[in-house]
Amino acid sequence: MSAQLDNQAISILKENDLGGYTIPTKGLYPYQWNWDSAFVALGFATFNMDRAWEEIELLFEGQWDDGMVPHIIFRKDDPSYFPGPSVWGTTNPKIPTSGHSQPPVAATVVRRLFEQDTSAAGKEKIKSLFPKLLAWHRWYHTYRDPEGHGVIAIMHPWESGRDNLPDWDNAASYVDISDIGEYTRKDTSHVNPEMRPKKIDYDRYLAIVKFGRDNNWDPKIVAEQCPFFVADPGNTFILLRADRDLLAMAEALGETEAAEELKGWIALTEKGIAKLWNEEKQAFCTYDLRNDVLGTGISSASFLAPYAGIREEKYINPTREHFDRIAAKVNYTMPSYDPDHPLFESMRYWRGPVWGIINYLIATGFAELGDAARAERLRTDTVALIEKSDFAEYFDPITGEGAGGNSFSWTSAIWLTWAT
Ligand code: 9WN
Repeated sequence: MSAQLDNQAISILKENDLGGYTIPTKGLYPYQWNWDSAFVALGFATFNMDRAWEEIELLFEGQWDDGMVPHIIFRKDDPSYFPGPSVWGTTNPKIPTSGHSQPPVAATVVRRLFEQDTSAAGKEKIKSLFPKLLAWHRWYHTYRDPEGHGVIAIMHPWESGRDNLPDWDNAASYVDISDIGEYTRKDTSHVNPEMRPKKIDYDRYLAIVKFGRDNNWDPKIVAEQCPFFVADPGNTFILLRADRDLLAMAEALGETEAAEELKGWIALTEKGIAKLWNEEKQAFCTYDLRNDVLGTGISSASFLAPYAGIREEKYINPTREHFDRIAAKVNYTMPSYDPDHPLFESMRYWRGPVWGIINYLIATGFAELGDAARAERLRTDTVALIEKSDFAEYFDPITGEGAGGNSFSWTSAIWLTWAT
């Protein structure tokens, strides 16, 4: 079974390879996505190291002058996806891109490639990628944490990579949707609409895109005025982890000034996460910085504290308890949203389904904590899901049914790098 699935996963990556960059899946997502490419690089690294580096290098071709690495790189216009480059209206001189970022997993991936590839070429790759990664992290700390709270905000639900998470609902309800005009979605022609965000979500997504476009995607204006600006435990923990990995690379490269800058960000974030801790829920939640509201929902990102290197028992013990409560409730961990919450929906995108890449991140953290049992539960559940339902985009945590797109690149990549 395993060898057969290995071959299938490799074939999917090759089929979705459009020449140096990989699309998430045909039809539904015909462009290069930011965190998808990072995970894909880990998959390629299991059988073609050069191709792994190339995936990351092509992602960074889309980097903006201010350091931002966009969430989509539009190498050629494809009418099967909405919203395409003309809706974003960005002015990046190099390649058309979207106007905001996505979870910064790339530095963590690059560190792994660097450790695997001990050749001289590998050293050259990391030397050229290091300043680009550092610039991106600096952009995140400057513009998505403008007041220096030590937590990272998103300006659009898409920037979290967890688009229709129930935790965005309240903050997004303040976004004025009266001026968005007519538009036609494409996603619901590829996938059952029951598995996708609702129309009200898309109305808000487009209103925020309009705000960005009207303000030339100026990150300073975004930080001051964007109608949606919410601190995300996902991006905060992922960046904290990535800062630590970048620090390890800075030390290996003798980049002392950069190392000091990274240590400053790490110290700030280690303290800042207290702002996301909901004492009553005993969990890490979102924080709506525009309206000053601490969220109450527990999502899969609430379990990323170990991955971020957080070790305080006051945080870790309740995190384990929530894990066990949820694990007892579902057949397959980790649902993207708390199954005890009234807004949980087992098949609707980020409101309940299991995502292999998130399982991989959470399990990495638990394993590093020495918590092999919980890490292994996540891995065996992921294996069972893929064996049952193939390389789907996401899975129902109760039935194990696959959902969204199929022959999906990042599901294949995490199979190769971790699950198999
Ligand atoms: C918007 C590509 C991307 C993932 C995101 C996932 C989904 C896009 C969409 O697909 O988002 O970015 O159109 O639904 O939510 O995490 O990177 O796989």
